[in-house]
Amino acid sequence: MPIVSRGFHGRARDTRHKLPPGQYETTDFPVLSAGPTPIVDRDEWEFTIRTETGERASWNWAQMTALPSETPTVDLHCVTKWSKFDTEWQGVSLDVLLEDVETSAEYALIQSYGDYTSNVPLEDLLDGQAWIAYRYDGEDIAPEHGGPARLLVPHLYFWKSAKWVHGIQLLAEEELGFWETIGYHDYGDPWREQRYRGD
Ligand SMILES: Nc1nc2c(c(=O)[nH]1)N[C@H]1C(S)=C(S)[C@@H](COP(=O)(O)O)O[C@H]1N2
Ligand SMILES: [Mo]
Repeated sequence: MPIVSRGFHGRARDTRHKLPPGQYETTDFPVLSAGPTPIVDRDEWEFTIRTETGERASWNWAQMTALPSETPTVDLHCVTKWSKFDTEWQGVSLDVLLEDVETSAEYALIQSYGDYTSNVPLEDLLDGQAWIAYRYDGEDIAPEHGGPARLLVPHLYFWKSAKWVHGIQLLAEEELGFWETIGYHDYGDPWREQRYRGD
């Protein structure tokens, strides 16, 4: 039997299937930063993956932006309850960056310029789920939104998507990031409403 939604009229978009529990839709793009916006020059910018055994792989700006990129259109879900639908990014898939990295680590700690960190299981960075994004809505990412480049891992709450991303430390044992250390959920699945530790 088809589901009839009362109160749904005409051209209004039925977005409820895209809204995780407890969230509301916004069309704004709020800025949420735990500190000042670090100004990172593209000429100085560097992104480094370090493995649990101390191996490193680094890319400068020219190297990163020369890699094959993708243009994901994704929904964002912030733990402060706003969701923004159909945001358009350009960036390099973590599948590409991790392709030649030898590791048996299960955890990743994302590291930003300006000391912010977030933790994500390594498998959540793979299989087309995460990007190092350097363009938003057809333009360079604005500094307040994480430019030159940010992690984009949209299937988790947006705090995981570290702005001003500088590197990823791969780890055999989980290490918690900035918000996770002070009580936010270590995983942060918006569909299971994993906002705080214990949810
Ligand atoms: N480096 C860094 N990354 C960060 C944050 C931050 O404070 N510093 N805030 C996080 C939070 S809580 C959210 S909701 C999003 C907000 O991104 P926006 O400011 O582009 O909306 O960035 C995440 N990444
Ligand atoms: Mo957030």
